Amino acid sequence: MTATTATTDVLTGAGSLTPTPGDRFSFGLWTVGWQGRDPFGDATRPPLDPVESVHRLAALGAYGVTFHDDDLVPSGASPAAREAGIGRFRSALDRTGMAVPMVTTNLFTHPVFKDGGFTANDRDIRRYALRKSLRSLDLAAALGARVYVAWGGREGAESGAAKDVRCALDRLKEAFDLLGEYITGQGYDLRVAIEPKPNEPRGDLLLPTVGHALAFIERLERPELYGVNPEVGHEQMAGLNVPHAVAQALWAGKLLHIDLNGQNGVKYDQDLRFGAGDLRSAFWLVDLLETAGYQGPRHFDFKPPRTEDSAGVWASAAGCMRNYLILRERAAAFRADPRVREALRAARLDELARPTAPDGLAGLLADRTAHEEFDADAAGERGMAFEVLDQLALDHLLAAR
Ligand code: 3MF
Ligand code: MG
Ligand code: MG
Repeated sequence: MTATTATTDVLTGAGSLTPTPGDRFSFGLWTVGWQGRDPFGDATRPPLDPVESVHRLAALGAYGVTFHDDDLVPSGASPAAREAGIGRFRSALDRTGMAVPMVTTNLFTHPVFKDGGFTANDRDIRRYALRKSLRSLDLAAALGARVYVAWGGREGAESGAAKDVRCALDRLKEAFDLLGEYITGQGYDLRVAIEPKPNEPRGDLLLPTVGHALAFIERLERPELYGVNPEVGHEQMAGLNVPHAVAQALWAGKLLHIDLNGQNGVKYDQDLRFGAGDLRSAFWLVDLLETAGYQGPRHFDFKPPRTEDSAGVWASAAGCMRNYLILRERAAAFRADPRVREALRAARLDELARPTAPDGLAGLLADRTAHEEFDADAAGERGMAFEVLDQLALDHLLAAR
């Protein structure tokens, strides 16, 4: 047995840690297909045929594959080449039973998008970006996708006067409203998930966080058609708490899709496999998705490091799913532990779940124990018992219980 085979065996495992289509794991073609080109170095891996990716991912236990228009058919391909590329891909889907839960548009690689797609200062480029996106919506509907993700990779600026942000937001609203009008007019069963990111590749990007995107959606003409696609690493690049961002998206009924990956703090976009990076955050995220009843895909948007050969790519992809399943097991054990239930009561999570003033404003004003007779000093002395609770979580995460 070669060293590579041994490593892959360790990462795939068996039993409850073996992924199945019911786990709803999906991968972008651009993730496993990343050739390792970065700002400082050339590609370290050869191109990967999307058909091979579909077969490999299906064999590893994924249920779906996603793509940018240009991942499937290179930008500028002839109509015949485009049809042929889509046809080969469709047969691979049919042979493997893989789904296409989401489709997206590349508005960031070609030089034409260097100043943005929907918010480029040049109007002809904005019109081209829209037409390119409408074509992806047709493809998404044709392949049965229910979600269309929109990441504004080049919507932003490096310097102050280069972008009038209020005008750019008008143009962004205009673009998203047109997408919504098209989806409705065509009768497509699709919702649009906006993917926030704070920076990279632009110095600063528009809609930098989940919170910005949620606020933006409410200004659109058909807010019900839109939601968010939070990415673990993107929120962490802004120093934010990912489970909190995802919880607010769930609370707003806007979690349409999610990009799972790993990141170590506030630095360049690392796109590590899920579970690498901030492991505690990953634990709480899986706990949240599983307990909140999120039904959408568990989509991995990572980059197998450029140190890896092709065997390393599939080991990295398998590791994403394995880590999700391990964390799902650990989170379930945490929730089922009677000591945890007791600790949750001691920390008064049950009280947080009770409405504060079911007696209404009049009842609150009439309640002397809520102010005149309230002993704030005594209440301030109560311990919250959060450390016991958090240690129980860490024990479960580390499989020490
Ligand atoms: C960049 C990303 C993007 C988006 C993709 C989705 C290339 O950091 O996360 O991946 O996820 O464009 O549509
Ligand atoms: Mg990303
Ligand atoms: Mg992403």
